[in-house]
Amino acid sequence: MGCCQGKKNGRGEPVVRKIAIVGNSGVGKTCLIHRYIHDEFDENTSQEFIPTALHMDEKAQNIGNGKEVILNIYDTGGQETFRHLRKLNYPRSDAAIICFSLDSEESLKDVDKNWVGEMRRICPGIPLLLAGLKKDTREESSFTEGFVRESSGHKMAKKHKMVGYIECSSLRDKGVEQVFEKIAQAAAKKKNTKKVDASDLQS
Ligand SMILES: Nc1nc2c(ncn2[C@@H]2O[C@H](COP(=O)(O)OP(=O)(O)O)[C@@H](O)[C@H]2O)c(=O)[nH]1
Ligand SMILES: [Mg+2]
Repeated sequence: MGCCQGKKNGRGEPVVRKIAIVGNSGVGKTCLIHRYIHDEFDENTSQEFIPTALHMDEKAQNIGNGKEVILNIYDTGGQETFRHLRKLNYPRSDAAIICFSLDSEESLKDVDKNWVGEMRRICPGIPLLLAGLKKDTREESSFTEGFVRESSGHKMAKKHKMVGYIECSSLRDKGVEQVFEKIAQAAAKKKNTKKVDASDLQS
């Protein structure tokens, strides 16, 4: 994909932001990125990348007023269970999308228990967006039990002072663009990301 066609900043450089995508394994992160980048639903995401390979996709995102941000999007590459690798890969992120699946209350609990705390420790001060994935599962079910309600997502985002909460479905291509537009806007505003060395992250 072509890089750096976006609107330049005041010094004539394109605005580039590193975005981390985190959340429990299986919530749909790789499919979300694939839908956004390639505009299709990937059936074969279970063939995870090898844990040491850091996978990055890049796309220019319009953020309104004729402005663009080049997003460098980092997938976890199957590292959800490898804490030490995440600590090496995430420190220079400018913003993060914390994902859970709307058909898993457990995955929302883990946002509260694990993911927000980890991202705040590794990347202090960066904007965090909460994304509820697989919206189709709730919309297309005749039951309501076992699914996360929209109000619970909003409550969680508010509790942790995240920049917002957006629900989407990579399968049905609903809401995906909005997730990345929102994170691009938040990341573009954030100028001075505090850089943390991996050596500071021994805990
Ligand atoms: N129904 C539905 N299934 C999805 C959606 N996104 C991902 N999945 C499925 O969820 C599983 C895990 O997806 P994946 O993107 O690999 O999750 P990751 O481990 O968080 O990267 C796969 O079987 C996908 O086909 C979605 O929007 N709707
Ligand atoms: Mg994945």
